[in-house]
Amino acid sequence: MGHSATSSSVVSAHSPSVIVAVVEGRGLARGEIGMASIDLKCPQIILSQFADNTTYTKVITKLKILSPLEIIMSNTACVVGNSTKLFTLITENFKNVNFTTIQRKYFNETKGLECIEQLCIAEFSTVLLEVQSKYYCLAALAALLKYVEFVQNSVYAPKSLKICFQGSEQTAMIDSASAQNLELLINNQDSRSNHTLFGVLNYTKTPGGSRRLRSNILEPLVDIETINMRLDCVQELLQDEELFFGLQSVISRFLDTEQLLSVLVQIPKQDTVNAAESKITNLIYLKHTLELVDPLKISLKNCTTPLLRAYYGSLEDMRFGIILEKIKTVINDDARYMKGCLNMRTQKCYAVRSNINEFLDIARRTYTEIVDDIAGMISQLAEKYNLPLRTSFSSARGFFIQMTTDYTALPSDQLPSEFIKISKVKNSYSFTSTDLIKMNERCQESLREIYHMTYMVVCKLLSEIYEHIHCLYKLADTVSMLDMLLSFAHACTLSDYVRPEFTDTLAIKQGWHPILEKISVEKPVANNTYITEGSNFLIITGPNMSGKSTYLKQIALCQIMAQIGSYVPAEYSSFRIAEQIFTRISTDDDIETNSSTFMKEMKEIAYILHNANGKSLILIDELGRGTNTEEGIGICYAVCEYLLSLKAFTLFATHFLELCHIDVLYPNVENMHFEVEHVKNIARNKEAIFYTYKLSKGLTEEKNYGLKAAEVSSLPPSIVLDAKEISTQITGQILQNQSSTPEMERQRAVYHLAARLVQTARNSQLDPDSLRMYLRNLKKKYEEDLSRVEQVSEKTEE
Ligand SMILES: *[C@@H]1O[C@H](CO)[C@@H](O)[C@H](O)[C@H]1NC(C)=O
Ligand SMILES: *[C@@H]1O[C@H](CO)[C@@H](O)[C@H](O)[C@H]1NC(C)=O
Ligand SMILES: *[C@@H]1O[C@H](CO)[C@@H](O)[C@H](O)[C@H]1NC(C)=O
Ligand SMILES: *[C@@H]1O[C@H](CO)[C@@H](O)[C@H](O)[C@H]1NC(C)=O
Ligand SMILES: *[C@@H]1O[C@H](CO)[C@@H](O)[C@H](O)[C@H]1NC(C)=O
Ligand SMILES: *[C@@H]1O[C@H](CO)[C@@H](O)[C@H](O)[C@H]1NC(C)=O
Ligand SMILES: *[C@@H]1O[C@H](CO)[C@@H](O)[C@H](O)[C@H]1NC(C)=O
Ligand SMILES: *[C@@H]1O[C@H](CO)[C@@H](O)[C@H](O)[C@H]1NC(C)=O
Ligand SMILES: *[C@@H]1O[C@H](CO)[C@@H](O)[C@H](O)[C@H]1NC(C)=O
Ligand SMILES: *[C@@H]1O[C@H](CO)[C@@H](O)[C@H](O)[C@H]1NC(C)=O
Ligand SMILES: CC(=O)N[C@H]1CO[C@H](CO)[C@@H](O)[C@@H]1O
Repeated sequence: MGHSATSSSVVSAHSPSVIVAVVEGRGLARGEIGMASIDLKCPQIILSQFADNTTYTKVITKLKILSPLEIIMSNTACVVGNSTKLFTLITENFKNVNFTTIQRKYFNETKGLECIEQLCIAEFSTVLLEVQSKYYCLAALAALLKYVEFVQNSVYAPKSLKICFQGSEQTAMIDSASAQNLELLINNQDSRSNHTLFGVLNYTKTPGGSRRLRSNILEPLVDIETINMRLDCVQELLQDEELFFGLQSVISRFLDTEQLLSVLVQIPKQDTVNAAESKITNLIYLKHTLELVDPLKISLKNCTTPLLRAYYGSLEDMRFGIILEKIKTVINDDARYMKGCLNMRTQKCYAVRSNINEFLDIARRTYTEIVDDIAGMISQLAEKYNLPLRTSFSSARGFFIQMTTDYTALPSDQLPSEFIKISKVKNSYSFTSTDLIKMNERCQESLREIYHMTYMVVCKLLSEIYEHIHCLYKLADTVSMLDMLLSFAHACTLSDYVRPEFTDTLAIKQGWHPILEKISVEKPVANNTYITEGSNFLIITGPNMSGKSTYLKQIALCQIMAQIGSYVPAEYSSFRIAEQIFTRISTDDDIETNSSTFMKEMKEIAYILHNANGKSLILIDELGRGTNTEEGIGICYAVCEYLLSLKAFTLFATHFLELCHIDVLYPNVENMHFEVEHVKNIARNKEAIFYTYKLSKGLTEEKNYGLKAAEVSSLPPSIVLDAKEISTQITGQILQNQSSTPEMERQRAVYHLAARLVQTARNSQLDPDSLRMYLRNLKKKYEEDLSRVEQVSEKTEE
């Protein structure tokens, strides 16, 4: 079975900037995967190494989450006509990603280890211990750095990179098909729409915060303590308006700190004018960023929750002050980040203080004179021709002349012949003159001189501050995290979300669908969910359109929101941490049944069966639509039986009513249905169906709807054979024995009592009195269940 990717990969809402190198072990180590990735916008290298089997789902999932710009593999993986399976799968799954092969010799693990020793910042050097014997990720790292140096034409400064190793266990796994089904990042109808989970939660103000939110949504946390620390912050932000608004206004002034860091730690191989210019710009950005540290500290001063205090503490790092002081010795106090290219050009030109370099001061005077001359010349021309001429500037053309047509009806061929390169945009003419072109050239020349001299000063400065620059990693982390937490709080103020709790029960009271809320005019119908270890398998029935899919998606979205530290759209909510979230959700066109739909279904379900465990949340909607009724029931039954053997929380929505009777055999099954009301339309003497979107316990009374859904079609016999057998056997039996025996009912009651007791004992936060009360109720409920069973059994015996 291949991977469950349904169509396009999860495309990032941001332009991709990650380069990944992937290498697979050979011979006995086949299946051992090494990966190294770097985000060009954030100088952090992530290494990972793990065992994957022939389906390579882990690699593909990891790659989809990274959403790379480019993938690098060894040339030995793709010999024409004899490529490795991994290579074939990657190229199939990432059709739009640039693919590069480089020689196997560059995948050199010794070199990889050397790279870490050379480039990794001391604070993160424990990574060496972690990866010492992980040859494949080291090999991938060596190849990656070689390639990046080649395309960027620059090398990384020594001890400047953050390198870390990431196992695959610390976050919950959401496969890419599920991410797509749930519309986590991309809306399935309109890829540009922000009606996605990301869109609902994104009120971030910085690119770093936005990136962080995205990666959190795809890989939620699994550690309850960490999640609760985030929730504490969100709660404080919600309770303290001054903190919220103060922090938000500071955070929104930050530029892309990670990207800044990324360019600061690269040393260009050649000194070009462009390289010089961008270094100067970056130094101004650095000054701007460092100047925000104090305001950020002030706004966090009164906060109380541990995580916010920790971030406050991280800002007390002396190095911020040290760097800023050093910068201020050579850079003008008022050199700052400004919008507009001419403004920024002026800032760059005058960034370095005067009296530091005599020749620089002379060059600047020359530059100023030329700029003045240009302005003078243009006003003379305006006088001479009596035209409303203006001096304009663009980075492409330099200085040029602009004139609006509002004041003059002159057609362009009647402009004075002195004016050349005339163009018209909307209601204004742009042109230049031979003299102006010459002056522009002189201007550029003096600017080049200025930039060059400034660059020399800046390089000297940078070499002095390099050793301290790593504090910016911490700052970037602080800013992006605060931005994301603010964003959660912001989303919460707009909709009435509630803080989730973490227990061993999934309980949502009056929860609603966060995305639907944004789309529909009325608030979506809220509903409850309750899954425990004792009844961990919910079968949900109801006709199509009654809201089954929406309900399932709502649960998954709430679970994800809770696990990233956000509040949740409900009145009350409690979650069991899910280590994986799987969905198999049919789309509307699945109703047109044919074998390709069926194959897709089977692939997705096989993926779930292979990878699910007791800590999974599994949502399955309308399985077996792609085939006829008997086969569909058979498949569903087989899948249910397997999933029932796990402790996973499963919600299984189906139109096969036959499946509901599985609860007779398994006490941990709970049946729910969406209510439908029939409304007599007297005028037409017809019945109309009215959907209430209400979920109720028990079976639906609607009998015949669903069966039309599946039509016979040609099917791969091998897959169907098993299912068919089960289908005839089980459905026959089940349908015969629709009513369960009293003995079963009794067992069921005992089972439920036991399950509740275990749960209470393990998870009780009640005080003794409440606990006593709770247990008394439990006992009463059990006695009721039992006496009901007794009555039934007496009746049968009569
Ligand atoms: C893949 O590996 C997992 C264990 O890591 C195993 O349970 C599963 O059966 C394997 N799948 C295949 C198709 O080999
Ligand atoms: C294809 O690759 C495998 C291993 O990578 C090798 O053993 C085999 O000889 C190759 N076959 C051809 C025709 O090159
Ligand atoms: C990726 O490939 C496209 C076309 O194949 C090319 O235009 C683009 O520049 C490439 N990007 C990189 C980063 O190489
Ligand atoms: C790997 O790199 C090390 C050190 O850079 C070098 O000595 C060795 O020859 C390289 N190995 C290969 C196979 O290129
Ligand atoms: C989503 O897009 C709409 C318009 O397309 C805009 O009005 C709205 O503010 C956006 N929402 C968010 C959270 O960005
Ligand atoms: C996130 O929302 C902010 C506005 O709050 C917007 O500027 C930014 O573009 C959004 N990010 C993405 C990736 O849509
Ligand atoms: C912090 O608390 C002090 C005293 O309660 C108050 O004066 C100050 O305005 C607060 N600062 C912020 C940023 O909330
Ligand atoms: C099967 O249905 C899908 C849509 O559900 C369609 O794209 C595909 O072309 C159909 N295939 C055949 C063989 O009819
Ligand atoms: C489900 O709804 C579609 C239209 O939304 C309808 O064509 C189809 O017949 C319905 N199927 C069942 C089984 O009700
Ligand atoms: C169905 O009932 C028959 C007796 O009527 C019994 O032998 C059989 O075990 C029952 N099957 C199930 C699945 O309960
Ligand atoms: C089972 C359940 O909680 N059903 C609820 C679904 O939502 C409607 C409307 O809010 C409620 O009336 C139902 O009780």
